[in-house]
Amino acid sequence: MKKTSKLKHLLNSPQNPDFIMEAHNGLSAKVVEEAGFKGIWASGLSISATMGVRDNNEASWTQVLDILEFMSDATTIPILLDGDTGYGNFNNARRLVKKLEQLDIAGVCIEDKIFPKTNSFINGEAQPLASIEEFCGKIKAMKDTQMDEDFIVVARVEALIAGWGLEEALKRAEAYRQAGADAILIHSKKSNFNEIEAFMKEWNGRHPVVIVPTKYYSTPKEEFRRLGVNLIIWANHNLRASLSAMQKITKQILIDESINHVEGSIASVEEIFRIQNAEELQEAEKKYLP
Ligand code: SPV
Ligand code: MG
Repeated sequence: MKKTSKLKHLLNSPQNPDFIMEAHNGLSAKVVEEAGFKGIWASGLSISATMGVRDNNEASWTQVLDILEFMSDATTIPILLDGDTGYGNFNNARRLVKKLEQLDIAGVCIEDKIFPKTNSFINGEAQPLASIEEFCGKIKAMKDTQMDEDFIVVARVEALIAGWGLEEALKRAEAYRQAGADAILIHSKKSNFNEIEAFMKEWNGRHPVVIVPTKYYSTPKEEFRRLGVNLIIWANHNLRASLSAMQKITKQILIDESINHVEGSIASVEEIFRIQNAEELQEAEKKYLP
């Protein structure tokens, strides 16, 4: 099955929501696939952080594409790109779709904010939203551009993040559905599920819904299923896991002036060779080198 069709299937599987997991480079993408996840969230926050910059479009969109190319080559499960605002207006967004299809990326999520964006958890109320008309034109341009009919465009509603309320969120979600989006991502920064629950009840299964429970992580999966959520994104946990691990080990090596105490608790060099598939090259060398 094509990666696009796999993602479409994940979004449209009723009754039981699936999970996709964040990755930010070729290695973390491989880790996500090996663990058994059915899809990858190419997080804007995580990719920018690993580049040492902020989640404010400081990395250019082609620099993001370079990372995505490695992620896509390294895996067989679908990748949903966090495409921020589409990196400009409708024209930039439709060119993005063209390039993503060339890289075998299964879909892209765009959010109804203004380029350059800011992460939703930084002063969300201060963030301007795009006009509904402008954002609908962007969705239409993206859907008109895709060559593969299964390529996915997810429209992310930031109205709750910006404090514009449930009515506005529903109005926007309905407009984006009618503009041709394949799914709605409704985002919330609340530490409980109430806001999303209210949205889901009013939405009433009109179209697939994606959520990102970074802040309301203690909500059990059963709640998401009960309310008809289709896809759940664990958005930044490989980035956070690796940052914690790197900080701890680096500090310990500095203090110890030795690697003696860390050797047993980190991945072996052999494990790195395995995940790189070094063995395949050794076999190929036997076959092709004189
Ligand atoms: C990301 O992972 O970059 C996201 C999700 O967009 S959030 O950080 O929650 O905005
Ligand atoms: Mg993001």
